[in-house]
Amino acid sequence: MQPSRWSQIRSILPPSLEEFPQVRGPEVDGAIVMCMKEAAACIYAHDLGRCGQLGELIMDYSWEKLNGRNWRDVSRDWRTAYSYGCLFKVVGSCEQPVFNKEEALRVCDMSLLLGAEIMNNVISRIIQILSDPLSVEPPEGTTGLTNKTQKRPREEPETEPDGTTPEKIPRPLTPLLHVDATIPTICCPSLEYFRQNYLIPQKAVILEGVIDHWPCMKKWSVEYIQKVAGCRTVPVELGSRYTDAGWSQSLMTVNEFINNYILDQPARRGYLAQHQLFDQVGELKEDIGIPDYCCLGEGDEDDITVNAWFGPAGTVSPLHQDPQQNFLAQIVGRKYLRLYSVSETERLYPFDSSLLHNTSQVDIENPDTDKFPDFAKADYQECILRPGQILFIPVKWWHYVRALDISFSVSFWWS
Ligand SMILES: O=C(O)CCC(=O)C(=O)O
Repeated sequence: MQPSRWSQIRSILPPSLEEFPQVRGPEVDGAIVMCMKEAAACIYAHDLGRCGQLGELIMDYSWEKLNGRNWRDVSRDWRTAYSYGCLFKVVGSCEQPVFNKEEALRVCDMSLLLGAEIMNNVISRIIQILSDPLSVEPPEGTTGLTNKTQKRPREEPETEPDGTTPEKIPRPLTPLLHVDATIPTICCPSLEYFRQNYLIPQKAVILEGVIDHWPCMKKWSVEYIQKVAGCRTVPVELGSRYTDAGWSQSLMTVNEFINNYILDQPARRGYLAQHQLFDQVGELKEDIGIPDYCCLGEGDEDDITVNAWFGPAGTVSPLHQDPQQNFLAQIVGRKYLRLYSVSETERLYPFDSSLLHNTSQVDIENPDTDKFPDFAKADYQECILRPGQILFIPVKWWHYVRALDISFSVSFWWS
């Protein structure tokens, strides 16, 4: 017989109250430390209801501390307290007559996103227990959707609640590539060949045949993402591009993101672009590898940042540069990319502000030639990146990206 949810979670907690970590940090108020002690005691007295109430109180109080100042000034003590609040809240919900799994997963995700790691990653282990064996079916109406049979975004614009018609996003055009400027493609080069011909001279290239064996190439589709991650809470970028005034970020579940921004295309754009997704959702991480060529770098595998980029057709990442080498692996859909080498920087008019100094002011597919007269003189290379291809973007090379289809890419930043 399957052990109960509570007994599974109980088995990964310390066996006795004495072994439960003493939570204290100089920054955390005494009253909250007392609440944490009481909540821990409730676990062992099997008063889970009270444990959950205290967890909620600790979460609410720490939330104010996390949001009351600049993120980089938030102390680790408060992030730790927030995670303990999440733990107590989830533990408290375990034996409720109607267990709300989505809510418990949301609380765990909030801990992963905003809190600090506690008790040897106990929150991730609870997520595993909650996710298995009750794997989540995609919500009704979205089943049967695969890579090849994606539901088409609706053709007729509907009306907003106020009666106005939302702006319709034009169907993205597939650009015609300039023959002289296309990025070369090579198949499975040896490490040494890649190093001599592309890494050392810092030249862009598309690699083929190197990720065909990754399970994501066969498995990933909108439906699959819903199945393994639908209930998970993630940060989503809202707005056409991050340089726009109205751009913002919001937390929502992957199902909400898919239903509202991928399957249904509102005038407002959403982009799931984040590095934590693979730490949050183990199933997705297991479906990808690390390109072998990363071993040519100086860092360890742990130093590689793996980012997920999941969004609808038409999603744009404005022209910008990053401080590391990049392998951008295309898993689902196609993307148009334009690259400029570092030597073209002056012609690309980076923003002056320190926050956006790595971003060009030019809307490169519709440049304002009066304002940016030298832009037209900048040399570039371009490509349409297809599923199964990896683009090598040398360090600090400027890159502009526009998705031509619903697209999922994974990038690897390495040094
Ligand atoms: O795919 C995208 O939209 C952006 C990718 C990117 O900027 C990167 O990998 O550094």
